[in-house]
Amino acid sequence: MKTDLFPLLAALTAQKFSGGIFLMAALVVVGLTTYLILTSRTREEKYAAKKRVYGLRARYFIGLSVILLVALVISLRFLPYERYQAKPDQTVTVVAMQWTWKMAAGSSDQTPLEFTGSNEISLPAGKNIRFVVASADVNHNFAIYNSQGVLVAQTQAMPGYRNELAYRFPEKGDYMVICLEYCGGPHTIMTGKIHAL
Ligand SMILES: [Cu+2]
Repeated sequence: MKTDLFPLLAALTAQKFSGGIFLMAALVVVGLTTYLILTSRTREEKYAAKKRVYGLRARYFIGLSVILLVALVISLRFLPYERYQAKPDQTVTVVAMQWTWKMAAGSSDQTPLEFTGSNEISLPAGKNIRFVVASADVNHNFAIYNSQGVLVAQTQAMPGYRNELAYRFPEKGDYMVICLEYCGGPHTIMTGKIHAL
């Protein structure tokens, strides 16, 4: 993402940003409706206010649709598909198992159980990394968090499947791998580390 273009947007997580927009839109609706009803006293006025609310609602709907359409077009370029289609600079095999991670550079023909790897790995920053994620036992979830504790990428780790996850570490630093699928008692100790160099 071009963070220099939208410094304020970059500082917010997507969840906080969409939550803020939802809150503002909801306040506009509640405020307008309350204003119209409070300023009408007689039955006729209330009826007229109701009609005006319906009229405003239609305009609000059209306005919101236009805003969402523009936002959709602008935000399309931030979607990860283009990055996913780009040829990966490096492939990393990831196997989840109760209750640790096995990670190693390169693709592997071994079964998830045979595969050997470490729960700590160093990867280049600014390169297209393709994680190939599998599980040696039950369902897990391979989730990568940055040093600020923000979830930056995740995919399910399932027995019998190889899920691919494309990610480019935007900056150097330590990233945390956490399992996001409850997989038994010591699930919370199932962590790993990625050093982006
Ligand atoms: Cu797990």
